[in-house]
Amino acid sequence: MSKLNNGNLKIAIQREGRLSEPSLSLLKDIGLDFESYQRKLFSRCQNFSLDILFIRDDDIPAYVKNGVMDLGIVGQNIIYEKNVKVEILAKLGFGKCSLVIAIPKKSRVKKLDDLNQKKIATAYPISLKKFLAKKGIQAEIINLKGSVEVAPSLDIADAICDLSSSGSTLRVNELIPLVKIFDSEAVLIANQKTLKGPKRKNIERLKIRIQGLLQARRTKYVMLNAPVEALSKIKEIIPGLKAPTVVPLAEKGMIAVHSVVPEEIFWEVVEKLKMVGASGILVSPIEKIIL
Ligand code: PRT
Ligand code: ZN
Repeated sequence: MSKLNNGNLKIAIQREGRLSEPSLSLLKDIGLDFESYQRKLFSRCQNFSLDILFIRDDDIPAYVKNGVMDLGIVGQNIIYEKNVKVEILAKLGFGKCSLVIAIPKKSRVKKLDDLNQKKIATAYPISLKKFLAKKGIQAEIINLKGSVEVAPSLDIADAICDLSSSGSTLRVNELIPLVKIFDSEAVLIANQKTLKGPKRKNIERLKIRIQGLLQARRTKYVMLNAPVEALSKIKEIIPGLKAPTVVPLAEKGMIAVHSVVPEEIFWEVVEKLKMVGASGILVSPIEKIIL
């Protein structure tokens, strides 16, 4: 650890697993220059006062909470399960999943109350216990470290409580979700004391870069041609950053409109634009948006 006592900001990310690659991409895409072989324990940024530590995701919340690390990237599920107090600075839009209770297809359990006196296998005992207590259900929690999904077929449990994203693990094991406990995604977390100290400035710089990148990832840049009379309708359709850029074209009565469109309503917007006479619609990704 002595190598890390140099006044640099310290961020912990998952060493090897689902969050490793997207966490590394995020740090690279906000312009940080560092080497990232997986076998290294830590890497120093060449162009920012930042050291990156690669560790198991389960250890990240505690490292950040006790100040060994200033920042971390980890799933919300781990923060809930470890029940530690850290500051969440940003949701990062990857590692999305839900913690669910699932039952075998042929189970007699049909509703939450039917779980009374049943056994539920999980690697998330704290989150499950809290949920069951809130709902007033008395079930036995079987604490497993992995392969939770096979517990019902081995007769170890009547139900499972596990993370699910695509749902295919549940399907393959003939399980169906009964109830969702929470949704989760990767978040940037910070030590609460660090946020009040001298490192705050650099944390703010990183946060602004991350927000700029995330906003850009959620948005497309759209350019189109249209008759000038269509402009007021186009303005209603495109919920642009502020106002769209409007440029007259060489062809009389025609304009070009440039704007940004949120990814999730993109197709809907394009369809409506065509209906009001837009043509030659060009769409491109945006690298960063700084407001
Ligand atoms: O070694 P280390 O402790 O660091 O890694 P790990 O094995 O504990 O974690 P890893 O890499 O499996 O997951 C890291 C994080 O990714 C989790 O803490 C979640 O925040 C997030 N995440 C997102 C998921 C999933 N989606 C996910 N589907 N983590 C695990 N799963 C598992 C789930 O447990 C089940 O076994 O994938 C299976 C279900 O996936 P689907 O797609 O079939 O539904
Ligand atoms: Zn883990």
